[in-house]
Amino acid sequence: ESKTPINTDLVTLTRFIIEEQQRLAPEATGELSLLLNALQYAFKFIAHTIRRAELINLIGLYGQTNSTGDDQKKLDVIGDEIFINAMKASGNVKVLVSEEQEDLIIFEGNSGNYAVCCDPIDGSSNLDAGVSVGTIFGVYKLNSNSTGSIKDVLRSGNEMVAAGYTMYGASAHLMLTTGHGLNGFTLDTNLGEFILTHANLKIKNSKKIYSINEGNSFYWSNEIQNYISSLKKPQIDNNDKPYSARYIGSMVADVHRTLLYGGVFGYPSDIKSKTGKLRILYECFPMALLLEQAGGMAVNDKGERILDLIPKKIHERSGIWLGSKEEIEKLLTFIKK
Ligand code: P6P
Repeated sequence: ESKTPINTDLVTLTRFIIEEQQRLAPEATGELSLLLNALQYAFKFIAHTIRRAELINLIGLYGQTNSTGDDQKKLDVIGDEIFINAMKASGNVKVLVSEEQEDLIIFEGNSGNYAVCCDPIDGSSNLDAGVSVGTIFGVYKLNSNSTGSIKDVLRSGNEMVAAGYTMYGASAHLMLTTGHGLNGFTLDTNLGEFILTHANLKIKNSKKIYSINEGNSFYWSNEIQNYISSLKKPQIDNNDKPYSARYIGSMVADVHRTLLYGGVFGYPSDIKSKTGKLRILYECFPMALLLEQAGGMAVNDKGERILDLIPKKIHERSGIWLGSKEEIEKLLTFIKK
């Protein structure tokens, strides 16, 4: 038993990945473990680059727009390059979808068995304001007898073998699932290691916090208007206090708060954005998988499970609601009438 106040038996992400592989898949080839290590390298490099951004004045417009028409900031481009190079160098990735790349990327000449979907720097429009941004990712194992094609990523979210995000805030926080619960890690920049800090994280079953861009309320359906209005009324089971509103405008930051505190986050489709704003493959699916693994829920505008959707295009969008089970069930009573 350690007598010193220092934890000398740290669970690093590297150790966690190896132990999970030995515990859950002793017969595994270790390829997914290698891929997860390539992912963590990319997150460390992006975290380092963002931290230096203000110093070397990387902030500011890069003067081009990306596939979805957003103004690209220099960090978007650098984050994307770091991510693409790390996935290519791993030798385990055959197919890559990036929010910053119009077309699918196929890495020729390697025997990789995985496809990765990612948003390298999500929320970057808030970057100059010092708001936390993040990298969101989801991993599919190639279909059997596939040599790597778009068919490997136009699949239901239920087939993702790993997913998560790294939020770059005061510290870098990596929330990861490989289908056996949700575990959170915090980057120790001195060690250069992600350390396990939120083992087997579960979301509260209910919490009176709602997170949505009220600036869109004029465009919401009547059902959503009625639902959000009901949250603003004094709640009998909350000492007659209404719900609190919390909205950061960076999905990774809003989802991270929702996981840690509970509540409900929504970006519904509306008459302005008929298919919603958030992209299925590298925003909705990874967040939905994390929430379900934490005991929460994630549904679309019709109340269908996000993970059951099957995208037809790699940048396809969907309305999404995610959060505490009882909060989503309350929402469903409004949208499934
Ligand atoms: P709005 C950031 O640009 C983003 O893609 C997500 O990170 C975030 O949840 C959403 O858009 C915010 O959109 O319309 O509320 O500014």
